[in-house]
Amino acid sequence: MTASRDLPRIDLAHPSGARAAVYPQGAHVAGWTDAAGVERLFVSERSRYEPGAAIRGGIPVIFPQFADQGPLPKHGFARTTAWEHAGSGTDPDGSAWALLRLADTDATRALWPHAFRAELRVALGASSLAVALRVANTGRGAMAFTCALHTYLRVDDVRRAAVEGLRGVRYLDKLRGGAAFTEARAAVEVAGEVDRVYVGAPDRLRVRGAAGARAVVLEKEGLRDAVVWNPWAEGARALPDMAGDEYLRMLCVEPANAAEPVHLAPGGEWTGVQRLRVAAAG
Ligand code: TA6
Repeated sequence: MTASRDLPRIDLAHPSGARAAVYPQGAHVAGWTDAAGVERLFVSERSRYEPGAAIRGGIPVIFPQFADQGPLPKHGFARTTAWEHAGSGTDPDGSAWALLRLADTDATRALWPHAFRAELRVALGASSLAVALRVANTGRGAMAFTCALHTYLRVDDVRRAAVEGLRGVRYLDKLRGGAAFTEARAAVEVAGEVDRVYVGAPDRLRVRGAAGARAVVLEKEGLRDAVVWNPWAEGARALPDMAGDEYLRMLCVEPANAAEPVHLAPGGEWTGVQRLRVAAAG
């Protein structure tokens, strides 16, 4: 494990040349370079890498509360808490993996009164990155949580990018008070601020215009929704950890259980998986 600025970091390397960086704080993937040497995730040059602060970019793990949908700090505590590095290795298919764990503590129970165990497994292939979040209810009472893998994809220019696969899907538009609409477009282009929860989104989406003029295919399991977010110029100005026109180089497409919580009985377990794959030109 090496350190970047003030935080320890786990570096994953694949024989193809692909690389990924995972911070135990937040179990946060904050770098994914494919075998061609193209960085696939956006991370702000102004991001803080400090204990207790969320990294601006990469894949923040949102748990146990999505956004401000409850009494916890925004997006919950998982992204700002140090997880344990429980192991690293190589899968039979050659993927390099790392496993991180988080369990309840006095500090988490003060915010959220539940006993739990969470695991995040990251697996890096030549042109793919898989992230699996597993949560177990280790307590005696029922628990409910919302969550997301808040993925910041790096795009060449968000005005020329689009998310494909959402036509006909109902969405809650946070910019219009959470009102529900139905997506009419086959390709959701971004020409201004966007903050939507696509409810029950298909498990396969394609993001056109990703970095290096490629497309990225996103496949998900166990995560019903897909959040699409870009703060645009004004929203980005309000974020101290985002520089000038950086909003043009990012598009968040976030597999989530945001509209409805996951319910776990004592002893119950839930798993949500996101697989990102670099596709042909597009
Ligand atoms: O997932 C979209 C969202 O909830 C937006 O509303 C926006 O606030 C974004 O997350 C980033 O939140 P953050 O707390 O990281 O600034």
